[in-house]
Amino acid sequence: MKKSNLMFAAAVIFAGSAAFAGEPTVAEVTHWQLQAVDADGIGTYDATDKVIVTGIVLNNPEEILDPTPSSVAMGGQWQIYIQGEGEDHAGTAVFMGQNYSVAGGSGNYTGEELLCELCRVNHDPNTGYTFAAGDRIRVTGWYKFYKGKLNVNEKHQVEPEFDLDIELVKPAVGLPQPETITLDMVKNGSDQYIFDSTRLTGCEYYQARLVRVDDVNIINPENWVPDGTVTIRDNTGRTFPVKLGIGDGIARYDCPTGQIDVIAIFDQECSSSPYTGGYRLWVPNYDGNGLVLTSRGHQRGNLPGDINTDYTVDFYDFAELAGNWLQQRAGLSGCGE
Ligand SMILES: [Ca+2]
Ligand SMILES: [Ca+2]
Ligand SMILES: [Ca+2]
Repeated sequence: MKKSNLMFAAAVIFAGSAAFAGEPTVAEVTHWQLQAVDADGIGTYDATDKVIVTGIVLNNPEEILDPTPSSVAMGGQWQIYIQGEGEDHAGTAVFMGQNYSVAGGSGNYTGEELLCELCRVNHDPNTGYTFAAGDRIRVTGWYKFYKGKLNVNEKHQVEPEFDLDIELVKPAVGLPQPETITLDMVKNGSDQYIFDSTRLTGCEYYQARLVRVDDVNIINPENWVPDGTVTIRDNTGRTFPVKLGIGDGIARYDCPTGQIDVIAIFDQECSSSPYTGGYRLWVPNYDGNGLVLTSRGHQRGNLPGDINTDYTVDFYDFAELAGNWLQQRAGLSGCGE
């Protein structure tokens, strides 16, 4: 090899090692530390490249976002909320998507690559256990500010060094008791969102946590549709948007009428700065009980095959089965084959 070629090879090796020289820094943080904001509602945490957070999973991801691979917009998407425990009065959304290039990311996952990634994050690497709402988990990942929250995610990069890693801490500890709030705690007398950058009051205090709002009614039931948004109103005239999930009960059951209670994840997606608005309640699924907008997760009846849970196994159940014949849920079906 000529001397000039040798020098070139050495330069390439040096550049390559420099690019990978710095291992990302990582620290275990509380949700409260991670979700700190400034007066404009912009996340301020930047002490490490990656973080480790522990909490209780509040939702099954496919009940709020569709993981099915697709070339449209962000394509298949996956998001869970995890809530801090004890003194850690905060919570964090954990997100993964397919077509990061639509949001300034490094590229897109193919459908097959997305399925592998979904299968990976849906299961505990040590036991193979499938994560579900009510589990205590530990998430290690990068993070990125998005519309008012600091999300743990892949920074919209498809390279493996940006992977999310999720481990089971304890299965089936149960959902946290939802914190009962009244709308005057999160809306002022002019029906505007209450934003407090100390996060000790107002909407920020409840962000990414499970809350309950009692004795409200839905004023626009015509908007009841999976992934739609309805509005609740209390007896003071304060209102709040409720984003409906894509859990199958939202399509199956009618919008509850009259005075109801709502159990939901308190969320924020504010489209522009300052990030002091855009709050909403997100209800992943509904079980048709008529009094509380939630899915209690423990149905009555105990009749195998009663798909629509009306305590009768008949043609309506069969029609639903036939209509969904051979469908597979991305990230849960076909893993490990
Ligand atoms: Ca916020
Ligand atoms: Ca990845
Ligand atoms: Ca039935």
